[in-house]
Amino acid sequence: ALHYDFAAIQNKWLPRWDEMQPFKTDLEGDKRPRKYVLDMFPYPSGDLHMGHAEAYALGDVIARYWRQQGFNVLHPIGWDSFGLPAENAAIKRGLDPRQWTYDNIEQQKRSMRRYAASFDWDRVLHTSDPEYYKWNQWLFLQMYKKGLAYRKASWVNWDPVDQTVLANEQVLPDGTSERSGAVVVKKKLTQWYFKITDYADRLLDDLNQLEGSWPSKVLSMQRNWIGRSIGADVDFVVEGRDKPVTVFTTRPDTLFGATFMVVAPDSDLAIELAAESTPEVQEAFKTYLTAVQKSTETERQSTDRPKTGVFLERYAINPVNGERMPIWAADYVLADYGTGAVMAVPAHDQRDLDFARAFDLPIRMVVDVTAPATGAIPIITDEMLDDPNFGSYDPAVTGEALAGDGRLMNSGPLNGLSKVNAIKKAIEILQQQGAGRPAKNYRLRDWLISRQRYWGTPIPIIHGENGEEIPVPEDQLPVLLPPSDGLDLKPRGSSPLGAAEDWVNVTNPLDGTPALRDADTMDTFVDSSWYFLRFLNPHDSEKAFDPKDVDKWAPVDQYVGGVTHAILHLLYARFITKVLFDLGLVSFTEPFSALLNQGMVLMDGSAMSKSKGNIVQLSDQLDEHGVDAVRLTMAFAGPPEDDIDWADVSPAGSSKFLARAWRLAGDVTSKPEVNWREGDIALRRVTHRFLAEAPGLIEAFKFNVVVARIMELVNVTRKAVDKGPGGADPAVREAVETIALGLSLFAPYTAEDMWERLGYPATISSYGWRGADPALLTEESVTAVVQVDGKVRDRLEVPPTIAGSDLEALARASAAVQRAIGDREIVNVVVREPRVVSIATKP
Ligand code: ANZ
Repeated sequence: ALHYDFAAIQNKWLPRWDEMQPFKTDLEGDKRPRKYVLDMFPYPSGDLHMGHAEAYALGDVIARYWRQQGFNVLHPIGWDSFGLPAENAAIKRGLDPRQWTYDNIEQQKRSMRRYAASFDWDRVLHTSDPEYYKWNQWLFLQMYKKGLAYRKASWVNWDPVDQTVLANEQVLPDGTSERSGAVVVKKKLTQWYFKITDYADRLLDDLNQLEGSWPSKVLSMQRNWIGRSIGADVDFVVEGRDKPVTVFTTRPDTLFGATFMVVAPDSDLAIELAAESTPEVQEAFKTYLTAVQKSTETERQSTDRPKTGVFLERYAINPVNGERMPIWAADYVLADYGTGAVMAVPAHDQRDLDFARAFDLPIRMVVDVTAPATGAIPIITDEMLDDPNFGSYDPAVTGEALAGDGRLMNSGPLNGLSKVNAIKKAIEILQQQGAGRPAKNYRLRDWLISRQRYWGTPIPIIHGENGEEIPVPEDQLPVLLPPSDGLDLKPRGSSPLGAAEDWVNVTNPLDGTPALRDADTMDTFVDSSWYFLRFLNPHDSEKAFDPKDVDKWAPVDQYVGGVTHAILHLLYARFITKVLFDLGLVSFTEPFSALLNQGMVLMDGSAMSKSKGNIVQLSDQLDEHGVDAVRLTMAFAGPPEDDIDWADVSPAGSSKFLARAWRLAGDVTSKPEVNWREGDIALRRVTHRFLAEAPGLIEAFKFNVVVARIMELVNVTRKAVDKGPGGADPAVREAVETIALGLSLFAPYTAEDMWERLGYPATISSYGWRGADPALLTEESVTAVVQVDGKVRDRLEVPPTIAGSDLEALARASAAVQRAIGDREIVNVVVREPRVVSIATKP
């Protein structure tokens, strides 16, 4: 038998494909229906790894599939090539980040080509090229004009290792930086923001459009991240202060149970309230604030941490009952949520209760949780109250706040109402008094986009002598990133660009006075928030993208990438798309119509990492088993969204299977012109069932099932060659061609080589999928007729192997048959399965 030499096959086809460029997309002339299939673009850190190999194998199945289905497919690739890792690696090795980045890109490009992903290599973009980042600057200026890019001083997340600010999204739940792993601290700095909060409602509501075509997990992560809460703003008059203090609450129904107020110690309000209090309070507050600034947001929100705080010796007046409420500063209230101040209702809110018990503040129940409100189950039932062992449910005694529904008590006009109705009524009362109104709040914060690092897009703003902001005129873009030589890139809290004297010192474009460039660079998530539009015209020097082409091709029909981007990148891309829509530059509001998140590649049950020493090198796998075997293994391992444990799969097995499939091409002795209809019918049936079912399976992302079906077809065909009708039978040719077409989605080298041996010119990727012949699919069912007194009354599709009794039961159950029988009595039933049931009745 011939030897399957995957390396020789790869070496034969790669240069030929390079010459043919089969995946170059003609945006204009090609009139077939369009599909835009996009894989999340890689970050050029080192060579491609196993995770890339999985993502690009799966994305490629989809791109190749649509091409095979007759679509004009756009499947581009680029590099997300700005960012901290390049800079840190460059510092460590004493290189220019530019050089490190572009060297890695070259290496990844070579690996990607060898990996035979079906990319259009004429559309490659790198976000660190001036021809790309010029348009980041242009985008920034459009947003600046609309008031969507602005600068403010605020408490920001500061990474003490990378010495730069981080977006909220870059701080992990344990309070550490997703990049450096350092514990993130708060620092008050003036930074640039994009006003994503203006889009919070649309970002939330439009997720409904994506239901069913995005993973539900991603949808719910985005919903939680945006975190919309509905409630009321309530104004409290504060003694000795002109303006009232407003708090946000989701429970205005509990207003009569509010016994004190708490303000965030790091809010301007707390600082002001303390400053106008006694010297002792000022002292205590200062000490407390210093301590608070050392703790992370997550620590502050943790419920099992002992409550701390300082009484400010100031009082607020409860608008509904005129009671004096002491005002405290405590760190469980966050400065940048709601208004940074809360009305504390200890009986019904756990954090308030913990605080009240720690500092001996009054606790008043205002919801009777033993009285069922309509439709609600009270937390304390009558049975519990009757139980002598039950004891008290008073939060002051138990330490458990009662958050559930019930009927309002101790609340004047609200008494007797359920929670929902009391919320409505309380808002009405507040509105009448002018002391409150309905309000919404979001967990989402504005997107902090400035970074104090070198390797990124310079922010196109100039600061004048009097501190004024002057946007760089658009015709002066790009603001080029100056060379790194001579600059100290080491993180030290301010941008290294500030030291690039020739670059940073400019003249004010308005009046020629001395001015300074903004020395910060943009978060690289800005780069990736619109790159999918740039692929249409990656080298256009006139505009960021061509609305005409974008209208035809975008939104992306299928986006493929890791679930690690479930929040950050996808949220930002959705936001920028909506901004571009509002600017009249695109005609759609969601960038990615469908999303597939592939799982991770693990080793022995855990993620691969240097510290665990369990890294599997992609290049080793490719050398040992071949590109196709690795790609096939990725597709065969299981549903694409599941993780793959490389210890549990068998690229060697995949390679053996590919050899078996490939050898079949050599066993076909008929010519391409042969008439398939003359082939063996049993084999043809198996082939056509596969032809009929594979497309639906691919579209449902059941790649592993398709591979299993190819394996089945290979087995049946092998048997047909060896024991059955033999290699000259036209059905064998038809089956092997079908195997090659199926394999071309997963194992392009092997499929291409089979195609050539079957007598066709390259490339197999330009051949379409074949329709199944319906006549060959009917084996599964036959038509049975049901007669009543000699007249055909119904036809039933039944399996050819159906039992007589089952067929009779189906016939008797038929509505048409029952109508024909009416209330006459059945005297005889003759069943000749699977085709006839004949019923006779008494006239
Ligand atoms: C009174 C109250 C009574 C509350 C009650 C809850 C239960 P979500 O759902 O997350 O939006 N809150 C408001 N601003 C806060 C801040 N800056 N830091 C910490 N907590 C804050 O939560 C809204 C609730 O969280 C608000 O409703 C407020 O407490 C608190 F039985 O007001 B509530």
